[in-house]
Amino acid sequence: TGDDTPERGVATKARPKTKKPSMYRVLLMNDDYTPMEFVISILMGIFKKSSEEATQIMLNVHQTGIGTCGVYTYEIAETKVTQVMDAAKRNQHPLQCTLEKE
Ligand code: TYC
Repeated sequence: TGDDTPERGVATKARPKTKKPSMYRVLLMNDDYTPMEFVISILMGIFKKSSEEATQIMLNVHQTGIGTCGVYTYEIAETKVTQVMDAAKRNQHPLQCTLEKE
């Protein structure tokens, strides 16, 4: 209030207006040509999966046609998609990767 008198009587609680960020799934698509080992190396190198986890995710994509490699905030998900697409292109594999809002 400008003077140094303590406020009395009215207790209010601050209500944070922060929102949780939207989360995005990074999806890997199956194809007939990308080597299984390359997909595993992508999952380990870019998505930080263990070799066991990477193998499971790769086999799931191989068998079902599509699978989730991870869920991230937008900027991180977008960066990982770009990293996968760049690595696939560099190695001349047709591997496709996209992002989907949760
Ligand atoms: N289907 C590929 C093969 O048999 C392996 C593969 C798995 C490719 C997952 C892409 O996202 C993928 N060599």
